[in-house]
Amino acid sequence: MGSVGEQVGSAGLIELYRCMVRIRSFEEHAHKTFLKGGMPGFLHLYSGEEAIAAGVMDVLAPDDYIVTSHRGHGHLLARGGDPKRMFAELYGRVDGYCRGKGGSMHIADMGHGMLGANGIVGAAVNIGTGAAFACKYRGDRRVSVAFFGDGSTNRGTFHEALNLAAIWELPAIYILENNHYGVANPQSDHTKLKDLADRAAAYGFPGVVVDGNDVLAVRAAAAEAVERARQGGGPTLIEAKTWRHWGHFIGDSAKYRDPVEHQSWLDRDPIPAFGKVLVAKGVATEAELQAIGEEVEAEMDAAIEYGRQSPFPDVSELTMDVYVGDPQGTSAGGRS
Ligand SMILES: Cc1ncc(C[n+]2csc(CCOP(=O)(O)OP(=O)(O)O)c2C)c(N)n1
Ligand SMILES: [Mg+2]
Repeated sequence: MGSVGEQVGSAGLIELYRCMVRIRSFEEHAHKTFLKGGMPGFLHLYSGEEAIAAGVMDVLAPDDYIVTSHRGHGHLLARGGDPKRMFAELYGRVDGYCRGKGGSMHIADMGHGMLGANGIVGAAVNIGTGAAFACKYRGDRRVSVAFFGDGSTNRGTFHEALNLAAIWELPAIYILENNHYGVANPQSDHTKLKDLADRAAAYGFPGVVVDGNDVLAVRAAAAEAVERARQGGGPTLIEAKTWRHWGHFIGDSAKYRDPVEHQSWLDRDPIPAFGKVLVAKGVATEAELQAIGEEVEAEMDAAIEYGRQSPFPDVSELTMDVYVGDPQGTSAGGRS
């Protein structure tokens, strides 16, 4: 575990813990509801990977950009997204981030510089690189962070984007969430590399391996990469090694995983591990951590109920936000 409190005060450490607990609770609420048949669509849960979103988001400035993947709930929550609007989106309701028409894999929140989740595997790499180009072109000292999985690094577009980011020295940070599987394919079936961070060497910028279940280690690696990018030092690839607690999507029983390996990762669950550190260092008591859990549970109970009670969009909205290009919003179905 990275050294406690080196750069983060007690309040900040507790917020990191709370952030992870909020993500876990959001995902478990979605999971339970989905399994009961109460939620439409397709959900990819982030449970087990919370330390990555929490650690990275903690070092970003409010006007930096993030782009995420099909497994993006945790990133938006850690970035300050509203769980009520997220649940409304998951339910396909009008109070959702996309007025119910995007669902889990298409939530965007421009107010938090969140340029979107994406069902196209690895698309965040390219969109994030484009945003990093915009930051550099405008000279506004913002950075752009892309989140994606291990499987995504086998797409040709990944290599094109990283090469451009290198050559143009863009303020891009690539967060590779290595949960060791792309759907049911283990890493050893989809690449010969042990450390996917090694891919950065091919483009001439740093590739860093970090324990993705250690929120402080992730935070420290991200802080260094963000600082380098802001100072004009170009991109970094951070490979955060982690594990998803559930299958690829809800309904995938993940029988393809070795149960012993699975258990060994569950034993390294990032939330209780960090809780133990906070207690051992006297930053929080067991009772205080439990109270955080209860507060968050109540928050997510209310948020999911808000989503459930939100109305469906009216049929007249069918083509709203589908077409762009008319700044007055007067063309059929358009809205600027
Ligand atoms: C371009 C593209 N190819 C294939 C798919 C189907 N698909 C959805 S998720 C996924 C695996 C992604 O694995 P990884 O990048 O490791 O992310 P993880 O789900 O493990 O977080 C695939 C192949 C897709 N959505 N888009
Ligand atoms: Mg993966």
